[in-house]
Amino acid sequence: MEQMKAAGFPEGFLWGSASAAYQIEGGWQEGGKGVTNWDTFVRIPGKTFKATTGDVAVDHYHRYKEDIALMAEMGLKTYRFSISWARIYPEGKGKVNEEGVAFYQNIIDECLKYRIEPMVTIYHWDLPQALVDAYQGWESPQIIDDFVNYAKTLFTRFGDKVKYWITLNEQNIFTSLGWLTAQHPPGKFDDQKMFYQVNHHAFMAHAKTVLAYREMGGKGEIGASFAYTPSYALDCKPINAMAKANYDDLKNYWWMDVYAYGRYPIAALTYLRKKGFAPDMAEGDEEILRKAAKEITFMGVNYYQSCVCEYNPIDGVTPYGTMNTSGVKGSAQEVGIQGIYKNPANPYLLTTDWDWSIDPSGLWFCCREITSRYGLPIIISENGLGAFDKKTEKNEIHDEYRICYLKEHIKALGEAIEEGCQVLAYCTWSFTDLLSWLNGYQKRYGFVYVDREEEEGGTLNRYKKDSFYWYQNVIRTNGVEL
Ligand code: BGP
Repeated sequence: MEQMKAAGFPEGFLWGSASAAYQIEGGWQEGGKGVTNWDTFVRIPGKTFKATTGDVAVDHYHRYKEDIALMAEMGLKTYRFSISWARIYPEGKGKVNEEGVAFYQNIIDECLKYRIEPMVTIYHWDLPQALVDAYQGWESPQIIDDFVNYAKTLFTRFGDKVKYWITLNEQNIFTSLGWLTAQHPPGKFDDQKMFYQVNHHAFMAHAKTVLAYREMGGKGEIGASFAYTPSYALDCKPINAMAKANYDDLKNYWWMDVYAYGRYPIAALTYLRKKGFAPDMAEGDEEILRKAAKEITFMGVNYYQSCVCEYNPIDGVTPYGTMNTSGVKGSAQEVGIQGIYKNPANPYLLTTDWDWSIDPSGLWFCCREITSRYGLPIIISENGLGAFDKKTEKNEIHDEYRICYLKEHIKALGEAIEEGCQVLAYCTWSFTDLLSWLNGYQKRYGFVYVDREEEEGGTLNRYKKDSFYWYQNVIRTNGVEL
């Protein structure tokens, strides 16, 4: 393989990989865990690809020692994983489930045994069903105190060992899919007003958690992880340049500005007020958001793809075009907001089988934008390629396309670092293969192949892919050999 020299990654750079509880653990009714919104949602016919669930997932609940040993063999410097709220508080609040605490304590200790820095996501979408039943979960401001209570428990129990905390994973995605496109729980369609309200509650939960962490004496790194899809204007036609500005305000800065500045972007807020969709805020909320913004120490970025912006006529496409969840190339439809912007395909970029554009430069743009706009350090908390992998008879997986994808993205990240962006960590998605929320088990992301299909019953054995050995060498050489 051709060896390329990358720009210099700083000493102590955290080469990592990421996962989420629902997508890997399984053991959905074990260890005293409560039922979550996802446990409920996947049982509704038609909601997931071939009705896949995370009931067993890739059985990390029972195989975490094997998985973390593989991470150690690879040389991983950090492992980002999420904690399932319902393992800690089966009812969302009330009595702590000690078995759940012990499970995550074991994971953390296992990481530390191998000098792998644990990076904890407090919330990666699995919400105790009890809180949905009690007050509709994120729809009620009551969730703010329950979330902070849960987070404080994590700080108390794990704060001496965990130095990297991610409050929320992709708030923009779980709320969009939950309240606009009905693809995630609670499966609401086109409820714009509630969408912005739910987001406001999530911002407040994030902000109060950050403040609680500092009040409790937490000195580690804390921030949120945002699904950042940077944009390019279709061309220099002013109306398309404005479409890009509107897209950025509504789809990116709406979240990142609140995390980093504690305020909503003004043009987007004005537009949403006119539409009647702007969130109601309680007295004092803005001050809390501003205070918390001063306490975060990084912007977490999950980067998969970039997009193109073009003016969208008033009778143009809606946000509700079909998403490709089958891996049949070309089945995704164009989306946009009528009268504002739409996202046509980029003719200069290749796409994955799930129609996601492949654009290493986009990662570079993300870093530049965050550095210029917010002056914050960056954690790339997810980046990776979902693909159909094939295991040979010799149990080998030749995923050179994944190596190529990651190599180009790491090169782009190196360029951003060379230009002065402060990047603390790079986590690939994912370490082992795992459940893709809407795309089943056939969309694989891992360095480690897991023998299972949509149906239960595979051996769940682990096999190292070619990319495993490749990333091992990237880490060993601190990104010098790609
Ligand atoms: C992010 C999520 C992850 C993961 C990833 C890949 O949005 O944070 O949980 O699923 O995307 O997405 P997908 O599984 O849809 O391919």
